Amino acid sequence: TEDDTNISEIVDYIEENVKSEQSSELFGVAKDKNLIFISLESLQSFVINNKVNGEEVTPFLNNLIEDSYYFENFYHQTAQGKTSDSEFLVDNSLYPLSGGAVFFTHGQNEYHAIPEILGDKGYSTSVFHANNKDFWNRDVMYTSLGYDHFFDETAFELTEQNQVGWGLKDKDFFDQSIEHLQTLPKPFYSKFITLTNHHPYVLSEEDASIEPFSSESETLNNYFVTARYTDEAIEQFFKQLKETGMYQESIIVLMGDHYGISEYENDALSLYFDKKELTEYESMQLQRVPFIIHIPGEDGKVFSDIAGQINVKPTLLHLLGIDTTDEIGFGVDLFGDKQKEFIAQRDGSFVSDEYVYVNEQCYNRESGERLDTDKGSFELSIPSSPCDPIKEKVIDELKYSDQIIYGDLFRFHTF
Ligand code: GP9
Ligand code: MN
Repeated sequence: TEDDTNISEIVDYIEENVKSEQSSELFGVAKDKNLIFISLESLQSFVINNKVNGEEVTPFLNNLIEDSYYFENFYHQTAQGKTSDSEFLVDNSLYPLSGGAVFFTHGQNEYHAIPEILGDKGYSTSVFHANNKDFWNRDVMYTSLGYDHFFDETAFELTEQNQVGWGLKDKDFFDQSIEHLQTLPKPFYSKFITLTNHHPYVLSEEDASIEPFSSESETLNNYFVTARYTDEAIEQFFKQLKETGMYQESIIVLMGDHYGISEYENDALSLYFDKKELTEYESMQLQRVPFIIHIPGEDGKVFSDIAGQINVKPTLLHLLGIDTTDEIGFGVDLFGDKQKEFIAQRDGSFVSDEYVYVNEQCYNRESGERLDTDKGSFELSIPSSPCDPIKEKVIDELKYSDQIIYGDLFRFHTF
């Protein structure tokens, strides 16, 4: 059928353009360990190793990075589906859609996601998130992705004191999760989705350990305060993982889901960064989110190559010693010898080793200098930019990913 042809064309593209022959030296270092994945609500990389009012914003994470693998040029790749898009990217190594949320529009597709793959290897799989189970259509999509269990809002005890903003405070969330986690068959893959560092970043004074920033943006001012709160919640979670003995038998992965400070706060942000104004080049650089892989007993290392959420699936599966030769996705193992040429945003923007392409402008990635011929100017020659060849590849790759989703093409494929 036509759909069959489509999937083989996509498989060929991936074989030629994405896959690498060699598996990394770290293949299997975490074989049979639990995988604890923490999705950090709205946490951007700019708070890492940074200060507000002379105080570190995320002292625990800053410390953790010292003995973890830390990817300092890791970008979120989400669109309108926000947290759910980041979940989709991580579990599938496919791109989210350019409009709407794939969790809603294609929640009943056939997938071959991390929970299904790990489930087949004997893992129990679960998500912990203290919100309504149908928010982002999670209950439906989690079944399609192969999760065994969703510890949603009903799995937690909610009181007037332990809620703020969107719901259960992160410290109470992790504290109550520990008991559930101990009941799970091992090894387990469990995803934890934090909530307190979510717009509009509210926190009561007794929970706030640092003073807000001072600018015209209440959003940015309070962002630092809730980010610190989440940092402390994670510190407490690590402590409890150690106390219960689960720490040693697990690897712990932490990732920011998407930006928390939008371009509306640019004036306040430029004040924070002590800059006159933020350019669109800088806005793209602000799309970096922390990605931290903590393997107890392993030394830390900072990775500077460009990376993104599309790469999480192959990276984690390889650490767990799972072969991905037959997977259909667009990411690579971040510890492998072959890295992606570009990290694509859903709107066709991208970052490559040399360039940042945003809003149809090409910039030198290192200097931020603009490289295009002026679009509006009168030129006899055809305007061109050094970003053009990569731009075409980005369009192709996004198209292939969309075809898989729109055509529900994994129905025609045996993994
Ligand atoms: C809601 C939480 C936040 O359950 O994941 O969603 P977001 O608005 O960030 O997508
Ligand atoms: Mn989110």
